Amino acid sequence: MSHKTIQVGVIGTGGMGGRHVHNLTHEVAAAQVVAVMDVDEARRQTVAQACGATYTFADGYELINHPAVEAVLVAAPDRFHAQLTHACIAAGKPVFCEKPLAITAAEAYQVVEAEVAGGRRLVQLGFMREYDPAHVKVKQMMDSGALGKAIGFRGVHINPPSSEPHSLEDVITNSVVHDIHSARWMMGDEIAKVYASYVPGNPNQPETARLVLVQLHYRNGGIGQIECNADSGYGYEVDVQMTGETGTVQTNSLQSALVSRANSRAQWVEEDWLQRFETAYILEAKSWICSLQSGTPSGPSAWDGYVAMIVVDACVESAQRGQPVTVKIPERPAIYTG
Ligand code: ISE
Repeated sequence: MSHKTIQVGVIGTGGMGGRHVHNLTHEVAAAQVVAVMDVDEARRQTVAQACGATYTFADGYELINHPAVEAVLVAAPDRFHAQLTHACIAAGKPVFCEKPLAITAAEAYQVVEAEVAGGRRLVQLGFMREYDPAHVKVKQMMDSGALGKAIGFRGVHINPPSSEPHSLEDVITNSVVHDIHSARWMMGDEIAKVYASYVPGNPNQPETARLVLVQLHYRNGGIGQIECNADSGYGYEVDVQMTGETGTVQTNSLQSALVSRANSRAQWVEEDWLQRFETAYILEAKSWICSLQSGTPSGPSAWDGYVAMIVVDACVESAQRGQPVTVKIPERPAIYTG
């Protein structure tokens, strides 16, 4: 692809999709949103008007196959991600798909299979923590070797207050999937075994989850832990801590000013991921468009999305059975190496 403006079509213009449209329009000079799809007609018209998109669709597949659309961003509900991404691969168009890639590992594998059959990477996955400056600093510190070999990962993921209990599957597939990706990315190693426990969102509904704890065992002997609160009651926070042989490094999610008054000290906490990861989403969009211009795929891949789903499935099984579960990850196909 040449160094010209990339014409993007966005599928799903709700909270996350709307933010992507905004970022592509106002923060990424080399991108132009030319088409939007949403089942909500009023919303797609409002968003199209705000970003200057010429084409609007009620059907994602029509957007994918429209000749004016060079690249697609999928921010539809999770259950549509795999099929829409698959359709982009079939059309030979680069696609940025929000996480999760699919809602099961088997479904994610079909996307990987299609991409591998085409012989080149077309998919980037929305694991935006890879673009969060605080996470990047932790990763750089570990990669520098200054703290010795990485032996431990700890991730804490606190979600905003929620009016309804979430299902265990949903919390792991939609939320914990980010921490699973961080756990692989930060440690540079694959997860070999998980042991997940949880507190139900409602004591009478064991299929719901409020607090999920996952113990991780890595192939090369490292260990880790993920704590995900599905309904914190107070705000949104994400932090990671890495343990090396000679030191530790961690993010400090709260960057706001410390206010001291009336015998107390307080700090403002972000409301949600759109606030906490504001910069990460912009850098992620810039990097995606830049990779399309240069023709060099970068960022989290469909393979990362697939492996994360293998671990997600293992976590769900472990939490349901109350037993550790072994994770089996196949060999990485050549298009995802290097
Ligand atoms: C949401 O969909 C996201 O992707 C957020 O980053 C995550 O923190 C949240 O738990 C998910 O529901």
